[in-house]
Amino acid sequence: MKNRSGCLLLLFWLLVIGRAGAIPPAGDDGYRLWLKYDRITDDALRQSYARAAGFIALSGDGPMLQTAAGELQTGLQGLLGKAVPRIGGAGNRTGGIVLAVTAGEPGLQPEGYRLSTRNGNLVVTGKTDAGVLYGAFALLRRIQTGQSLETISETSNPKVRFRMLNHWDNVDGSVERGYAGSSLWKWYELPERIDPRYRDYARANASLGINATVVNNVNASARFMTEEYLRKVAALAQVFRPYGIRVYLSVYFAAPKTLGGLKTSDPLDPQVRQWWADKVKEIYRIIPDFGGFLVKANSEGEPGPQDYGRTHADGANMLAEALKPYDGVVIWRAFVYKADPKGDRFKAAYDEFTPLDGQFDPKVIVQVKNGPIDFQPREPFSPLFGNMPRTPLGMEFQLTQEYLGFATHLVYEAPIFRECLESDTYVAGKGSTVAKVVDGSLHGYAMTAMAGVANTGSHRNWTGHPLAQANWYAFGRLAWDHTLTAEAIAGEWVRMTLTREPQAVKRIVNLLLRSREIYVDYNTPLGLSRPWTGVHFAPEPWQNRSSRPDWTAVYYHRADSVGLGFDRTATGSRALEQYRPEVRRTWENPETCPLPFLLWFHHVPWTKQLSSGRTLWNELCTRFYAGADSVRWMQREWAQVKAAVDPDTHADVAGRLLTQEREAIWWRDAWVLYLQTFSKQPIPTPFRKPERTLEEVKRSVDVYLLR
Ligand code: GCW
Repeated sequence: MKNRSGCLLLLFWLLVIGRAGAIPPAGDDGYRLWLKYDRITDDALRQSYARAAGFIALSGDGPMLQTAAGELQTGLQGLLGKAVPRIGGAGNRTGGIVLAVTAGEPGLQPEGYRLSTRNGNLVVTGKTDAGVLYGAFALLRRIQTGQSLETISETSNPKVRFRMLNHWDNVDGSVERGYAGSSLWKWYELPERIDPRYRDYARANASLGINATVVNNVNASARFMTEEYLRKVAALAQVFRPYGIRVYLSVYFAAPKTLGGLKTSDPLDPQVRQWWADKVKEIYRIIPDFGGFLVKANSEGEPGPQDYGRTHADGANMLAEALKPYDGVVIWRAFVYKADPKGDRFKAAYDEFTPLDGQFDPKVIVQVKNGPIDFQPREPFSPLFGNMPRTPLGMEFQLTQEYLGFATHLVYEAPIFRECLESDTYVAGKGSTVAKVVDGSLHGYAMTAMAGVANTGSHRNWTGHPLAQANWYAFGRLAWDHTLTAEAIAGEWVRMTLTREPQAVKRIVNLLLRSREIYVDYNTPLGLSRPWTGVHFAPEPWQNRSSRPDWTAVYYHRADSVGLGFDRTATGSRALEQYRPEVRRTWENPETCPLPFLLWFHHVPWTKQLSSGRTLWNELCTRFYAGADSVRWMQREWAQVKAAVDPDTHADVAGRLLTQEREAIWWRDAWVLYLQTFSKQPIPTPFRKPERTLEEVKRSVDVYLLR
């Protein structure tokens, strides 16, 4: 008897250990992003693609052309489950893909591409190798998303010239506002060891048409200007080059002093100018296709030309002059604001930059954040757009979720980007959208740029939250073509990354599209602001102490016994005057101001009846509660797609949605309990009052913020 139970126990353990030791079902770690290239399971579809893609013909041996052919081979091998040979010229052969660089091709810009069928082949035409590379990825995208290749006829040109990522990555491997691990760049290993990930980073970007990357933080270290670091950057540039990506560096404006040992960094000082000219020469010796400089100056404590009584234009033009012998550019950020207790941070960039319109060197682009203050969940468009007709203005979006719940909240950002790009500035009459300012069509700029502050890091899946990959993807697609809709982009991304099962695609796209408004509802409804100092994660609307007034919460929301919101009309800070009358009119009347922007521009009494039929207080509570409840809706929707999505990815997102729910309730409770001390009103039915007290929420935030 004893022996028998011993045998059974042994058998049991063998089974358990055997199972544990078994290879788990293949889980997807997200590393491959949207370039998955898993075999197409629909036989008929796969075979139809295979018939059209029997070979890849290319004449020419440029590195980017080779990349294009290589990417097609890799992609097709995966999607079709068979190798596709590469040949020289197509000759009389049919049933293949021809990569053609045709300098005289009409209707194409240098990086544009055309997909067509000719003589029984699929032809990818570009004026340059880069165009063919982007066309090759476009062809793969068609196959990945299940589109027909029969009547293929597509011409696509990028709407913006510099499509760039800005990495806020530091020398020590940390990433400012990065929530996906540490920096991708392993500075201590470079230039000798090349992490294979650098190439995969380049592939992902090239697949979207991103052609520029600023590898270091705008709060820059002068070390990046040393020969030691330039060699490291050069090693990255070498990996990125065959993917059409040029490297840029953020500049520490005081480098002539701190690194060069000069007495000053005054941009009008001849020695300083010489120092930069020599530095630029050295950079181009080491990185021949260097893209240029990105500069944060006289902002948040960074040095700049104003330290010497000079203007932003003086600083930018000095760097432009140093770059004159080369084709590099200067991207000068307009993110500036002073600690003025009486001022309105909203107005700062406009006030400082518009007087300089027309004074910048032609090599300079001024890069403007989408909103006037920062990258909050919802901001009106920056009034700089349209108001500097003689200066190329680039767009700066933020992909990393600094104000959007880091890596535990699902927020699909394409609707944020689109909302800004579609806004009408009215500077040259109706239809003068921000997009037309940025793409240069309104004022005839040739130097056009769109930048995204990257959300990538060392996390295996690149972005921490698996669905945050969609934000990188959406940024790249919109930088190429800002007319694409948030829905179309989401559809592509889901099909390429998560599933092609039609019902699941529909559900996930809907989830993505609704995610931003849900976040706004529990985080900053009706135009509330929250750029207080610190980590930008925990709710702390009560925060009223800081080294400067505009680094407190109360500065922004202005809650008092009368009401809530920042009066920016003629009776307040007059910030609305920075917009054209047509724009001003939509916002300046509190009766007609759209609710999403109400508290951005008005101090509204708690009891004021809004267009929704509710009082301000009741509307606020409704939003906070509905927003937090909607996270549960997101969880249910996500549960519905379980069978159609990779199990590891599904579990990862499901877990994060649980965290998001808890944190959404945290935000709701903090705001509602805090604002209630001013409104002095009960929480309206049917909502139940928070289970904790204001003191308890405050304590939880204090604990969160402990070092
Ligand atoms: O929003 C603020 C961020 C800073 C950032 C700054 C900027 C790089 O909190 O971390 O610094 O914007 O854009 O310069």
